[in-house]
Amino acid sequence: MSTNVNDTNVTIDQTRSTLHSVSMSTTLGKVMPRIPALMSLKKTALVGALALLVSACAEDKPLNTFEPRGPRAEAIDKLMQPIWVIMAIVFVLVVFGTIGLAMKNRVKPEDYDEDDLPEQVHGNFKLEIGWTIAPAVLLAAISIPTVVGIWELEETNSDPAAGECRANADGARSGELDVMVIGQQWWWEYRYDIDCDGFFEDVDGDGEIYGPNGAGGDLDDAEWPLNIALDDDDLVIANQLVIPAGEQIDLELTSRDVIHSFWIPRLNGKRDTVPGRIHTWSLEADEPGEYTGWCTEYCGLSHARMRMSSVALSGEEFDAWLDNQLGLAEVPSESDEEVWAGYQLFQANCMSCHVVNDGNLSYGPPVVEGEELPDLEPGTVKDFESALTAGAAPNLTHFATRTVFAGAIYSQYAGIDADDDNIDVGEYFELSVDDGNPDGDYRLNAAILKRWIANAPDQKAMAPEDLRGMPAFPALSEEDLDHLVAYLATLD
Ligand code: HEC
Ligand SMILES: [Cu+2]
Repeated sequence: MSTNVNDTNVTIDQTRSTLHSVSMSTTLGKVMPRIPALMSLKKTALVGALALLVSACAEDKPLNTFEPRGPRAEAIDKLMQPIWVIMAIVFVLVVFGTIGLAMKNRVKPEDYDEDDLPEQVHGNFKLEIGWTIAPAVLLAAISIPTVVGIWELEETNSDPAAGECRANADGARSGELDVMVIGQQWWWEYRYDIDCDGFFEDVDGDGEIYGPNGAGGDLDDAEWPLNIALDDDDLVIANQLVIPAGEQIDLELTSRDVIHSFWIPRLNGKRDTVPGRIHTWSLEADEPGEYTGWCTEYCGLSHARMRMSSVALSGEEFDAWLDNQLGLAEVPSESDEEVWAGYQLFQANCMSCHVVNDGNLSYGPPVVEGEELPDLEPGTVKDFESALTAGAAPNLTHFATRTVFAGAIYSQYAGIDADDDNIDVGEYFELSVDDGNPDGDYRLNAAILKRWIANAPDQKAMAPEDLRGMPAFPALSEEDLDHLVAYLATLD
């Protein structure tokens, strides 16, 4: 469980920072009058220094690299600690040395004589050699642990396809878990290699990979495995990466459109996701909890709204989660009128982009950029690569089990702030899995969800007309939206 900033802490910290800045301002007050040129800057400098100081006092912030919650992030933090010390020493020497020397050697106004030039010196061999060699030695020294650290961070588990993997289709869970991360404008897709065949290639081992419409291809020709349609044996989810705590999860990162960067600061550093390439990376969380992150490579319109969420569950919770995710979505019964109406609306309006795997999927004709979306039979899934957002829309099969949606910018549940760290993730998650959407704090955030479905581009800058993002649905009535939300809430 993530520990948290509580109110008392904040108060103490603020008091501390105020005290700090008071003493700092008095020091500045003594120094500054002696530097007349800086006098006018005094206030600005003070405000700036204060702002920096106060911002540094934030504790337990979800994007804080210096509060590692897993071995990888810890390694980075440990590497940084001594470097901070070295940097601080260099900073103090250089800055205060310069200021000190300037003040010491300053000509006093009463001594000032226009013709009295200071002694002219040209070069100082010893000093120059010294300040060339010293930084070089320093950087060389720092580079050793840095390079070793980079190598260590590159290390992944042994090839999961060669041995056992964490989650086998037959229910055996032994080796490590392998997840493919696909960045796209402006959300994340996660594919779990459940049958341990190395992702989505050659699912049944006959040398063919299956594309949309059942089109096969030679495995050797597969430059990268993105054009392969969803395989029922594996798991595709979106926006929330669920992992077991205390285990190293290997990731293979790529992108469908532009370069993004995957970053969950409390678990590991950043790694770019580049179209056409696969980068490896890994995550490990010491404890169960929610760890948030942000896309850190500018990727267009809604880059700022491309967040990520990773939830670490205890081993048992994770197994239960996985079993649930591997199940099909239920087709609602006609007697449940509202849900049934929502299901019908979903089939008609949403299935052209979104997948809800209820066991009745078939692939429709490829969609061509710039052309009208084809009318599809209910239950037909469009070919993945040509679906929207340069490839696809989030898989919604178990939508209601996620705690966040839309690039993790919204919380799914009323009364829960997606930015709030202080939630019992296990409980939160269990409730969403076991009971659907119970009353109380864990109610489905219907208002936000309705607003999203009615007009997603209004919530998050997108360009659906250019196949980037989700279109608005002005034709849907308030009642339609209620029905759609009622249906989505059953996808647990
Ligand atoms: C033209 C393709 C397209 C259609 C049609 C479409 N969507 Fe979407 N939808 C998207 C894309 C793309 C996203 C991801 C947007 C983002 O977060 O940046 C999305 C996101 C969502 C999400 C959030 C999912 C998550 O896990 O983050 C929900 C819920 C959703 N859509 C519901 C619907 C419903 C309901 C309909 C039918 C009324 C619908 N969508 C129709 C493309 C589409
Ligand atoms: Cu991005």
